[in-house]
Amino acid sequence: MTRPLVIVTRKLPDPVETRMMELFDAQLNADDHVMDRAELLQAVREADILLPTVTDRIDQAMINEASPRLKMIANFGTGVDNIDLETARNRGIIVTNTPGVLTEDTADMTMALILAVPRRLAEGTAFLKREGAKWEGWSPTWMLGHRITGKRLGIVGMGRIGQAVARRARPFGLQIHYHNRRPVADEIEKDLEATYWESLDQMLARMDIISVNCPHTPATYHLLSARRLKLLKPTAYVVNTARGEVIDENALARMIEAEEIAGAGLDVFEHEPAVNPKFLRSDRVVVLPHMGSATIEGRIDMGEKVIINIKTFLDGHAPPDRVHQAMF
Ligand code: 8YV
Repeated sequence: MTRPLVIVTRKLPDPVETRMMELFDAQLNADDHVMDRAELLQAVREADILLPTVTDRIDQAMINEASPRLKMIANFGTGVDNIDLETARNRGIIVTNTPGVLTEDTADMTMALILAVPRRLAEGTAFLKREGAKWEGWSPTWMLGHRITGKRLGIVGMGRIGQAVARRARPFGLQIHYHNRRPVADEIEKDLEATYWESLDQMLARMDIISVNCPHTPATYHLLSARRLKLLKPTAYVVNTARGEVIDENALARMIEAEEIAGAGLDVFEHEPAVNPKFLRSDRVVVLPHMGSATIEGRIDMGEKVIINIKTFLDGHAPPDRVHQAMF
């Protein structure tokens, strides 16, 4: 039997690529360039299985160009907002993702941003590293930030990552509040001493810190709209390790510039890899280039999950992480 052609759009960690080459006819991307549309189109016309990442837009027009050979899109990543799921389903193409294995890493990064913004970590580091900076020594009134203990953390999206953030935030003395489509199970709520807010608007108006941990879907696009951002206290700040599209980024940037909000910790942006210059200019914003799951362990685990999904599918079984449960 000929081995299935698996086209991998980006360079993956070596152990993952080695295993893929053992199992499949894997077409790898050795120099890790971002594939342009023409290259992606060629991939969907040739591959049995496409293995994309967040940087590849697999939209309706692209899926409609796929050859009938394309049976599976095995996404390297949990968020599947880069893929037109509806069109894939209509064409009978299975889509899988990699949930679970990047929960702890992403929650760690979220916690790091929660701590970094009020304690002015970016500003302090920038000060010492600035060419010709002269530190005159310690001062009781210099570089003062704000205390974290006792503050209210409002988590938008209480799935795996939201809960992992809450578990980390409790020992720092943060009070946990959350908004979700539905409340989480009673035992989880009790364990986290978490307060559910059915109304996102009401929660936003009362929080000190907002952490965005929901996926980007048509329903969550600009969930934090200009109107909702205005509900925040001027002393509040926003952390986002989910997707830039969940926040109206222009509105947030304007509020940062006008000092209508205390700051932001952003790992993701609405138009990646572009970063709004207002964020770069502000010393009250900590910015990271989409690094939430960027640990070698995490990326190998993600690769392992992708391999299990593909292998299970090729063996004629339902892949564990299929996005449309009903499809198999
Ligand atoms: C990944 C992510 O790095 O899994 C996700 O949804 O946002 C990131 O952690 C990226 O998506 C890889 O495709």
